[in-house]
Amino acid sequence: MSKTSPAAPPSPTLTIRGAALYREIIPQAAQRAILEDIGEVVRQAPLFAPVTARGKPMSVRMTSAGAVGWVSDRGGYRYQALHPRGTPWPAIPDSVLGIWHRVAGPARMPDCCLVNHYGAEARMGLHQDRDEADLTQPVVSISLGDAALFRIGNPARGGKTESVWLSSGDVLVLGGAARLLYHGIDRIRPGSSALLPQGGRINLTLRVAR
Ligand code: MD6
Ligand code: FE
Repeated sequence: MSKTSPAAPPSPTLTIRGAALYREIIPQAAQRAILEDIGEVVRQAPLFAPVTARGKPMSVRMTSAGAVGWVSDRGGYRYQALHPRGTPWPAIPDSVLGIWHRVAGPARMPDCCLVNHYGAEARMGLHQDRDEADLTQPVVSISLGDAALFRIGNPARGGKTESVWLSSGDVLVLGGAARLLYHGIDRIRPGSSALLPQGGRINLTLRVAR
């Protein structure tokens, strides 16, 4: 193996519908370092409350890092180079890129890190991540803070689903045949982690968007 090829990913703790879950692969100190770096991202690119294309407010607050960020408003949802306030997104922190390199396998570099903040009442409806140009590239999801009930289903709406709790420091990879499965967050378990001083949950998803 040449020096530049990425290390083979470690074995996942479990796979669910082909999605690879690495439980608590991020040690506490590294979680705190990532959280600090995301704090700086949020200072430069404040969390905003997106609305769906139909005008329905989403319960999570969002921002992004990277060359492009994901936005949703009355004009629809899309990746774009500017925060809704008109400023470029901050760079993806190295602490976060390090997780990508550990688990993404022979993938390209991510150009978007979507930051989702969940308060106690927030959830995320079942959706596919399919706005990316190259769907052969995985999406890597990092959970920080309170635990969340993650549901995963099928390549089309409907049918049976399976659920798993995601805890702080867990990393989930949706790649290969699992890349286009519907998934969402049913609920948060408030008070289950002390990582975020105010409580709540942060989910980071790294993508190759363009
Ligand atoms: C969340 N996650 O964990 C929502 N998307 O808050 C996602 O929507 C997601 O976990 C793509 C790949 C992995 C994910
Ligand atoms: Fe998603």
